[in-house]
Amino acid sequence: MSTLFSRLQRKDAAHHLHPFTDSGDLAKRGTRIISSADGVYLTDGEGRRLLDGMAGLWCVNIGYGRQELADAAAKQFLQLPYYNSFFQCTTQPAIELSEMLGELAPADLNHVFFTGSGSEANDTVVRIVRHYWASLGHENKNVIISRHNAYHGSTMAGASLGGMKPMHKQGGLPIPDIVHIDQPYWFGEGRDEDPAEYGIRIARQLEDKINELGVKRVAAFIAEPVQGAGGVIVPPDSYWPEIQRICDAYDILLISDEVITGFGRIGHWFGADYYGTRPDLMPIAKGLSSGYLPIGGVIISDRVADVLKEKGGEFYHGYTYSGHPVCAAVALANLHILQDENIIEYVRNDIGPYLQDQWRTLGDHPLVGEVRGVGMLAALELAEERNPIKLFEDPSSVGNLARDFAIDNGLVMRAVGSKLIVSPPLIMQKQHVDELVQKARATLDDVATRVL
Ligand code: PXG
Repeated sequence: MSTLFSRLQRKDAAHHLHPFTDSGDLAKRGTRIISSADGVYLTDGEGRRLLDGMAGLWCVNIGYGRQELADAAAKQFLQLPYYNSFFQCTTQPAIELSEMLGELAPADLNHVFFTGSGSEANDTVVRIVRHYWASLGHENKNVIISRHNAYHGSTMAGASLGGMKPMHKQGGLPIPDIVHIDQPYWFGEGRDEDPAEYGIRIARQLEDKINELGVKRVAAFIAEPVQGAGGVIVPPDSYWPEIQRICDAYDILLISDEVITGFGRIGHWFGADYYGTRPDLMPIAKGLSSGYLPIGGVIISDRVADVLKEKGGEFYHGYTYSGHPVCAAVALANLHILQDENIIEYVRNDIGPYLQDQWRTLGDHPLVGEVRGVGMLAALELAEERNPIKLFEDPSSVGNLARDFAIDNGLVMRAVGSKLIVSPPLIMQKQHVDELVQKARATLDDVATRVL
């Protein structure tokens, strides 16, 4: 007799196309159905308990099962489940959330444009940046410089800003006037160089690109403070100060994509706080609601907002769900938990350093070429040989093997090529970190029996 679980798997294979998935392959293997979650643990359709090393998809910052968010949603559903922010209207939760974000964001970032996701936030960024310069009379100042192997979302503009070649191939991307320079990936692309010198050299590609195109054409530079989906790529310390210097010197807008690094992930409210940068725009999503409901936005500086207000006229852009009241109410409840329970400080001073210390103990494993991370983001680079480093010829197959062994060991961990990644809920306690690292080590041992 077929179980509910296997019936659901068959229906999924018949009707549901999944994101970033080879659907033909998945239909043969059967999807993993997650049925419930609590704190830092998931339960799958077969009743197995898994430690969630990825906080869902880098988003469940406060962990699963918080009553306060359910209550906030229920209350708002009954009072006003929907109204929009178009046509001179809005709702109380959207107003309060914009005020709170303005207070939490650095310096003069005091304004918010709401979206339904991080991808929509980055589409909004492209629209705002170009509209800003055009409003100042610089119609041709519309090139946005990004980086290879960046991830900024999956919509046409998001994927164009991103630097993922396989994404560009599907759909004729990037759209015009988006160009890419190298990422600051020391282990992968610069490990023969001194890291500090490498960081400066790669940052100066921005300066070279501005000079090549002419500053009259260049509107902005966009980057994730720490690349997430690209493989938890932590730039050398020299990188961000040099980028900031160049943006200042040429007066181009700096966009800090905080979709992953926002809301405590690296021990500050935003990655820009950690690196001391002064962005003009910050796309946000994920941790804004801890993933409980879809909501994103762009936090905007006074400098940009003032021009939009004084010179921009009507901005022909917006989404049905911009500032959705239930999503905004849930985001507010989430931000209050992060604030009231001192979760940002806990990541900065306590659990973040603990994760980094414990994670680094994996560096002695014969399969590990590099260990890195910051706050509650961490990665391992798998290598076939360690001294000198020899990488695997087929990185994805060894990465996927590790991901599957991790599940067998009761741990959700993400593989990007042969990089293994964790981005756990920020509320993990030390015993959860110990369990995570022990399960990651067991996984490395399992992989070693196959590939070494
Ligand atoms: N910017 C960054 C930095 C992101 O990481 C987005 C924008 C887009 O957000 P939305 O909400 O539209 O997905 C992201 C999303 C992965 C993975 O496999 C990462 C993301 C999304 C899906 C998968 O690592 N990041």
